[in-house]
Amino acid sequence: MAKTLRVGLIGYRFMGKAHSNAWRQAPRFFPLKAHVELHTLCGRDRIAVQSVRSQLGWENATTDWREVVESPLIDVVDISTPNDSHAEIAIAAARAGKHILCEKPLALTVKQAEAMLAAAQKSKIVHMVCHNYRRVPAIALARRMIGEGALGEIRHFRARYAQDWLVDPDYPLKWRLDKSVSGSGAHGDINVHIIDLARYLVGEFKEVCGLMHTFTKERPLTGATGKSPIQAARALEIRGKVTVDDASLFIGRFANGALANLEATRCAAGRKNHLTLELNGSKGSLGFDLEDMNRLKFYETASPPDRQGFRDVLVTQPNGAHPYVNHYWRDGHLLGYEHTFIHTVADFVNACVEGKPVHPTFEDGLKNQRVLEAVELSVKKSQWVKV
Ligand code: SOE
Repeated sequence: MAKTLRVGLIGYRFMGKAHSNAWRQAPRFFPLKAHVELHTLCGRDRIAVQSVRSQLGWENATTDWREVVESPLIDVVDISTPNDSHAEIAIAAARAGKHILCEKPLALTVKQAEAMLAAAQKSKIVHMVCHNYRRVPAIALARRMIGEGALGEIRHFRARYAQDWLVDPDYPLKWRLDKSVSGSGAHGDINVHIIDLARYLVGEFKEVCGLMHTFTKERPLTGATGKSPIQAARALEIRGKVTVDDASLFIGRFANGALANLEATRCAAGRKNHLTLELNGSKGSLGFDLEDMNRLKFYETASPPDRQGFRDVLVTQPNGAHPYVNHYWRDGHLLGYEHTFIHTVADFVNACVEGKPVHPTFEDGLKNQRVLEAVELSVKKSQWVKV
């Protein structure tokens, strides 16, 4: 009799929606070692969470996350809440013996991340941080090619994660802009993604030197949407101080000698979810753009001189050549953002059944947090900081 994993998802907004879709779809496309039951959806707003419960596919809804974490009817806790609640929920879930999938960043601080890892290791549960971009087929292919030596010795890792939802000075002070809830701005929200990819593709950081900046120092406390023109005008006048970075950049050295150049901004007008990477090695280079996520650019020095150039690999070959894609369609049929969460959940479910680690684990989350904090310390001291 196949095992059943009964899931409790805490959080029902953007990530809750992406994770719900992944829990529903993973069994439909991947040979999972367990049946997945979307048991309970949890959110603070009773009316809101009840109203999305059936649409997102969950059997039950509640507003009390402790009820989910302590329930004997739950095997897995998926934490898709704002960053300030990750630690409390994860430590309670670990103590209750639940496997945990936690959204990034793992925590607000290294100290919290260390406590989360310790609780997870003590309970011998399976723990994973949802750095979903590792499971873009093109990124997983890049990892495999680098491991096979296709680039030779890596010399440069350059990444930029650029969005533009904060170009508007009237975007309100939502939780991602409140340091007490989010921990930082672009730094912990999207720089953490490219830090994780840097560690996944190149290796551990040795030292960093950073720069962080806030372009819009004050923003309205609430938004103008849904208000009359007069109410909107009044709302926009009541402004509060922005306590997080709009942009965070750093250079660094990896322990293996490669050089790093990372930039994260939420103020790059026209860049919607523009995560780009370029890796340069002694034998070749790789290029990736999340806004064209089914392609991987590859240059190899071994090509004959008359035909050297970046190859444009369409990462959709279902014959096993390319990671994950063989579970879907025929060659050339493209995947999207939501598939990266389906791949994450599929690997997580099988790891839970096998009782094996699945990366990125909470230890990866802690290592990412250590890089985040080293950059923040470097900014504070205006000097290089060892990770
Ligand atoms: C930021 O707006 C954000 O939602 C991140 O929090 C997610 O991790 C990223 O996948 C998309 O952009």
